[in-house]
Amino acid sequence: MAAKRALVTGITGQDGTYLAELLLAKGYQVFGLIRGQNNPKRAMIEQMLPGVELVEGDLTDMSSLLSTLEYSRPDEVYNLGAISFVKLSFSQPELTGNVTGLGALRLLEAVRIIDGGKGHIRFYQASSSEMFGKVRETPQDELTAFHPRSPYGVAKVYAHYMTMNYRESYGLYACSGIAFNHESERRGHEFVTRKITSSVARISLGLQKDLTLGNVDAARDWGHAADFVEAFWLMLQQQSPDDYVVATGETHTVRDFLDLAFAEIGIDDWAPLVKKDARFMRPAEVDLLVGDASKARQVLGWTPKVSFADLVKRMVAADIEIEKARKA
Ligand code: NAP
Ligand code: G4F
Repeated sequence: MAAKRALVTGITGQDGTYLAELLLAKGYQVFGLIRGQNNPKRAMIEQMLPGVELVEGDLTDMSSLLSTLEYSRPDEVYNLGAISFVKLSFSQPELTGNVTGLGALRLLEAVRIIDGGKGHIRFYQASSSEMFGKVRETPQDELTAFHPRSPYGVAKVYAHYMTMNYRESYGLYACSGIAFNHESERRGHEFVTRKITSSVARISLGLQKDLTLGNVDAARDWGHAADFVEAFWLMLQQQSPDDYVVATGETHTVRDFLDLAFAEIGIDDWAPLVKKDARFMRPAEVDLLVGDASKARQVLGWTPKVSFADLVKRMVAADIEIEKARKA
């Protein structure tokens, strides 16, 4: 039997790399959409994922999506590409709407056109727990009402409903994974977890004095990205398409994360080392997220493996190695 073919947008991002590894291990032929002229992450991806074929395109450019689909002829399309940093979405709301919201619509439309009603191409949309925003109930599940609190959250709600609409209107096998926060040793440095673990590593090696943060009382449901991408793949292997919450079911504050991260380097009282700066606060905050992933557990048989404590431990250990190598 011919190998299955998958197209992944957002291949240079955290989830793109873990998903590509998973798909390659399962024998897929993997294509990754890469944007921009001379993308600085191309070399990193070519080295990390030599089995992935990179195809140039952009979620804001419909013709590039059509030609990428024509070229890669995928069985499965995973739309992970987005402006994904919530803080940035406040300063660049139009760009966020275009990439994160309309980008999903363009890709759905391109899939509909190329698929030509055959119902062959399966589609995954990276929806987000940010859509719950000012939460209406706790924990949040697939039926919890949305109340997004950022241009990013609003764009994700649009993309989420478009995915549902293409499923209902055109019979597309299209699923959304409503993923809660997932982190890893590959997380971007702009996100709070990686900002903390790389700073903790640098403080332990005497390379940095302190760390500046915004709201440390926010609570998130944090899991490991390698666990989460397995759920994304499972959604496209079912008899019929549906939407699923992907979460650990535990919530912790940024303070809890700081406790565990600093404990890894033998510091119990981190207060003197953490400064507060309004620059890192948001015009509207999401105070608490915690997901109920019962449906994913029951239907997909999915459960996360990495605990919150292990996640923090792994991220700090990896950053200490990176900083030591840099220092040397
Ligand atoms: P990430 O590391 O920020 O990666 C985002 C990816 O999107 C990058 O590969 C980026 O490419 C690409 N991208 C940006 N603008 C693009 C454009 N105009 N055209 C094509 N690609 C573009 O995000 P992540 O953490 O892997 O998350 C993957 C997806 O899941 C995102 O859609 C995110 O919103 C969603 N999500 C993430 C989480 C989480 O906790 N990680 C939770 C819920 C949902 P460049 O390298 O070229 O910038
Ligand atoms: O790490 P964050 O920037 O992630 P956030 O906003 O929860 O968004 C992430 O998870 C979403 C899923 O719920 C994804 F859809 C999204 O793409 C992204 O991956 O911030 C987490 C919390 C926030 O409450 C923020 O206000 O940490 C707080 N925080 C406090 N100080 C900070 C900082 N966040 C950042 N990035 N930097 C700070 O200095």
